[in-house]
Amino acid sequence: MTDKPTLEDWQALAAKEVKGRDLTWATPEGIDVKPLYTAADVAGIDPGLPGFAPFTRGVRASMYAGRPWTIRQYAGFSTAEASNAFYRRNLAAGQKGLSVAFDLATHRGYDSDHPRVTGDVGKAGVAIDTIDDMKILFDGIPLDKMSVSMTMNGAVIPILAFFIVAGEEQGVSQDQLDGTIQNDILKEFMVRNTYIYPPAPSMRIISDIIAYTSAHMPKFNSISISGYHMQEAGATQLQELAFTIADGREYAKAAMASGLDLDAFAGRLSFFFAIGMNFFMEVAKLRAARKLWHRVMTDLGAKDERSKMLRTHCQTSGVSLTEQDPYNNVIRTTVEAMAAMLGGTQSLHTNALDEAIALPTDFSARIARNTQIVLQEETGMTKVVDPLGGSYYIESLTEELVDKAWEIIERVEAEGGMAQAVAKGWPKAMIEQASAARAARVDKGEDVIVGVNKYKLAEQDPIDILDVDNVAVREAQIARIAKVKAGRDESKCQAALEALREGARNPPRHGEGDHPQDGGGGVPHAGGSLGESPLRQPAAATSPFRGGSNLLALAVECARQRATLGEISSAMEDVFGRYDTVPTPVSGIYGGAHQFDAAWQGLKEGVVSLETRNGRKPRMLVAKMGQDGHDRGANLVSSAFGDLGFEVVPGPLFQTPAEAAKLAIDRDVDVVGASSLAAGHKTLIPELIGHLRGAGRGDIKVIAGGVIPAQDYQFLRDAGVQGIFGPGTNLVEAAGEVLRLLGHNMPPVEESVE
Ligand code: MLC
Ligand code: 5AD
Repeated sequence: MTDKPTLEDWQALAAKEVKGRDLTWATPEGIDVKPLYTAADVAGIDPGLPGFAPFTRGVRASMYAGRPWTIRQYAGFSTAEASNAFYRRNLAAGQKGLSVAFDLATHRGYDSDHPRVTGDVGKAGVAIDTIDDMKILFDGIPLDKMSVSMTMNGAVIPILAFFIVAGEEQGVSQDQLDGTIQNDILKEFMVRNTYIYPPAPSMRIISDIIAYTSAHMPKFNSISISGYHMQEAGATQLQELAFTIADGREYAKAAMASGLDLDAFAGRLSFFFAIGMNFFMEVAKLRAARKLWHRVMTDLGAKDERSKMLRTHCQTSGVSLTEQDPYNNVIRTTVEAMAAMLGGTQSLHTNALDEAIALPTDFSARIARNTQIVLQEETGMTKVVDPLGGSYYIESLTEELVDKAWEIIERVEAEGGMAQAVAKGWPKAMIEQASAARAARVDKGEDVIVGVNKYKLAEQDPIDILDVDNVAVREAQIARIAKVKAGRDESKCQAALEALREGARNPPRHGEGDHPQDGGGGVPHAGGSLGESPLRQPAAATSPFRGGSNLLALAVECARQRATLGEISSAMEDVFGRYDTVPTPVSGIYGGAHQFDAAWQGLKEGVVSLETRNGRKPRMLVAKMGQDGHDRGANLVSSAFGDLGFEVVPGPLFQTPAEAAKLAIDRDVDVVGASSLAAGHKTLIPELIGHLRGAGRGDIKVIAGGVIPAQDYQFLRDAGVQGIFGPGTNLVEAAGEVLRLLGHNMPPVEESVE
């Protein structure tokens, strides 16, 4: 008979088993995860009960035992007809809510006939130009019964106006509309890049929407405050958590500053997080998010407990999925879906296995959807509320994330709030540093990705993918735009657009008017930068619709009069202008992680010898063409090649092929790296090569990187592309190939991966 073992006994035994090796795991969040958690780690921690403040264990008392989360698959491609048919098939097969993905032309406020969007129409989502498209999108789907999320931030005013009028023309009044609009512009300026207007008018738009929906659409979630895209851009889970809660706080303050009562709108603020592969960290992150939001809203003075509940959608992580050995993605997505569920999400999208290559097919969408259905209906996992509650590890990790995130949130507050922080750029820089550090760990094999840097397949057969014929979609859209314009009362339409322009021009004046239909709402337009954001305007004491003009109310009238999305966007652009930025890559992180690596040193010497031979450093333009704002890959490439000694020209976002060619020639680069993540590559890259050749600079080499299916490689090579780098490319290997392309004889670098 021995005494009960103590923690010291365990430590001694474990140390003996592993011969003294340190088993602590230093996570990218800066958390030292221990190999064992015990009751000592949760002393003093009381997570409370589900359904009660601070909601750590869930916002509903019965959670999934009462009603499972909403299976809400994000989808959209090609035309409204094709997407509507896809939605109906999915709903018949067990999906519960809709989530619309729009194409990038729509996101950026351009009609499909605009010359800047030739490569983008119908590609990454569905093309919506007019109210007629929106009606077709929901044909046969009753908008009073189906909750619809729309991921829209840039062109949020025309899209929400079309949705409202589509409901109206289906016989559904706006107070019955159930759903969510993403409407989260701060993270667009930080990571997602589908903004249209400068920051200050963009913030006014958000407040106008919150004002309008809280007055007229009580079942509609006015915003989906999104961390998802931060994690996709490389943020740690801690950064995602802290910046998202800080964004939420900023929006709540903005709406209050526009005169709204916090409890009148706060219950319809919703959230959106990514769920990646660090399983327990993700579970703890959702629990921590709820606790933090309760604290923030209490601080801001919310009285109603429903105002303090963090309700969230989650999506499994796109960036965790691979082109290589893609069936592994089903396993990854299942693990991530379980973390979302155990974290207590309200709604979930599970990614399809072809994520890293193309949009889902019917086949891959079925597997993705069934992942959730199997969890809900076969496993019994929904029967118990917060089943991980009380786990020493989970409770301790939840508290640690709360404390660490709170430090960041307080720093944001001390520096004037999230709009100021975004204007200064430090959150984005932090995320890019985390992204470069992660890429270095993966390329060095320290973070394992099965099929990419370990257990690689010698050969892989291409899988069937969805290919959208954007030329045909564009032609069909152009025909419908013409039909809609021909059938409208032109003078009424122009009058509605002029009223909107006028509303944009005249900042709301507090204290006049009291109804959005009379004009009204929003915060004063305070210039072009986030630094002078409207958040610093004094709060008005009364109704949201005092004075000025509610942009959404005015746009609803434009939609009724058949104005197009491009026309509604331009009316506001005439006043607000269009916002542009040039990326600023971080330096030293990727190179620093490789400094003792022989292959890296060899590459650096290669760069120096090219420099000696040519009398200047090798020069590369990293080009982003079309409306594809996904810049994580481009930033990484700029950063790593800069660290190697290249002179990198980080191209502005949203260039046309002609503009990218001109920049390449003006800066006399040796090579253009075209980064494409939104399926425009078959249109845009050949056009770029055409412009270079047309200007007599066919000698400038063009390489392509990003989400490019193997099926398209030959097409691109035939068009003159000299190197193609798919998702999961090892940057050290890629740099070796680029140097060889530039005429330097490099030894093979394959050994460097091991
Ligand atoms: C839920 N309910 C319950 C219950 N559980 N009632 C009793 N007992 C229970 N156990 C009730 C709720 O209170 C609610 O009613 C109703 O059921 C619906 O439940 P919900 O929990 O509110 O779910 P849902 O309607 O699905 O709303 C989830 C949400 C919402 C609040 C998170 O904002 C949402 O659907 N978001 C989706 C966002 C999205 O799809 N984003 C895609 C981004 S993709 P009531 O009456 O209280 O409302 C992207 C990628 C890219 O961004 O970059 O392009
Ligand atoms: N259909 C389905 N999923 C999409 N995603 C983006 N666009 C679509 C679409 N049209 C998903 C991918 C991506 C994330 C931002 O959203 O998973 O990583």
